[in-house]
Amino acid sequence: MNSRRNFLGAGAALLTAATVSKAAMGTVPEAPLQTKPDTMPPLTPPDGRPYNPVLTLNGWTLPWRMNNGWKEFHLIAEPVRRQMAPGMTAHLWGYNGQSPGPTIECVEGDKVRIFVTNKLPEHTTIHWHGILLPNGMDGVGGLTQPHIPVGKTFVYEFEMKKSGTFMYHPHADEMVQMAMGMMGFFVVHPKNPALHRVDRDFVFLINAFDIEPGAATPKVNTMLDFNLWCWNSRVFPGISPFVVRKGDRVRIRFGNLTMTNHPIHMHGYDFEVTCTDGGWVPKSARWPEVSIDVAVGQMRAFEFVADVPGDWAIHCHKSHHVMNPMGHNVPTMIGVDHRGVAEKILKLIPDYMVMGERGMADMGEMEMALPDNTLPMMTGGGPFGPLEMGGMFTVVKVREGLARNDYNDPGWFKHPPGTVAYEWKGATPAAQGPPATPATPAVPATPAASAKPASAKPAAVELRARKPIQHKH
Ligand SMILES: [Cu+2]
Repeated sequence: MNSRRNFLGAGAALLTAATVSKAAMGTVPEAPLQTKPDTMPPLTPPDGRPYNPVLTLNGWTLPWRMNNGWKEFHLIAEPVRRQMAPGMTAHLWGYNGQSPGPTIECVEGDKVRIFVTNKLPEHTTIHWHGILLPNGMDGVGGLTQPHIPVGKTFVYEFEMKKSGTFMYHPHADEMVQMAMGMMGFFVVHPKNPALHRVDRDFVFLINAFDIEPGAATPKVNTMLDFNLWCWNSRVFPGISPFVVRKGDRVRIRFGNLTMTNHPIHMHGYDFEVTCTDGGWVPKSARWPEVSIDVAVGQMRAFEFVADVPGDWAIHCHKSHHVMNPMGHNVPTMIGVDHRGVAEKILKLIPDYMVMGERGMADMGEMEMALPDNTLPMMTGGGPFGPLEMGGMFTVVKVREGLARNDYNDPGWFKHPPGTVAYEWKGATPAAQGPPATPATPAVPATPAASAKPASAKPAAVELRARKPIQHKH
């Protein structure tokens, strides 16, 4: 008690001494726990100012209690287990049973008091990224406050000066604590609910881990070579779809706490970036996009009107970020005819796999024995076959006639007859090659560069995968 009162007295510049001691002498609010990785329904505010709540992808919103005009939350920093997709569970650090921690939602003008209890094996703090607050509430261990020791609870108090899209994360042993999954979303709704109004408002954080196939704990010293590219500590096919009712105005907000940027690309629509962690973008300054790059430590929100039903892919456009760990060291064998060699190897190693392919698409459907607790590089099935995806990929499912708050997965889209790409069954014309004798050849013609008729069968090429495959990005 004594140490908490001292801390508040030193840090809370805005508060009077009387307020501080009352807060310190009160009881600590409950810290609700969530251990399921499912997407929980939005938390409709039971009290306080009204707002239209967000939906956290594969996550949940932290309930609060009102105490004399203060909205009180309780976060517990602790080790957690997180299923990243069926078949793989990671040992991470997070808040209230999950990585990322629960989303915090409040309203512009709210007075917010957040209790943070440290159940980690080392000290921590929480920085409230993008939120305008008194310096002593900024959560930078050593700079604006003493670190929260193991087993202790600290209190953060501030008034929400503006609405917007923010996040929280430790500012103590950051490299380790963020590599272990400590982070959460923080949404401040406008005081006027009609302002920036949308029908569906989704949030998630982009994070990355380096976990050896078969292991469960991330390698915390990895700088760039991560192998699990996640949205809210989930990878495809473990990421929930964005379920949207036709005609809804939709906002998707995300923040990037990885070590590289992510061009987030959505199919089927163009959209406008309407908010960053710096604030709302004025209408006159918005421009259309179909991909928006989110740099490290940035947040972006885009909006669109969902007027075209379908299953629209949404993913990071870096092709290595839509893959899972297993199989990255498969050598490139495209164009190599090693059928004779493969037969000889099979005599020595009976379960050596030979894949007759002209690319890696077979990886999407192959039945390769995996070590426990990892995921294949390309996986997942759709209504037309394997999706050959992993990592940062999911689907925006736009459907007619959903109920206002219905976020249940409606299944695959049923395409109206005559609206799906189809096979041409007629004659195929011979492909036109380059002129046989170009006027000024830039490079000498090689056999590889010469044109072949499209109808010619490609030479049979075999690709092999050895098992078990050691991870090497
Ligand atoms: Cu990416």
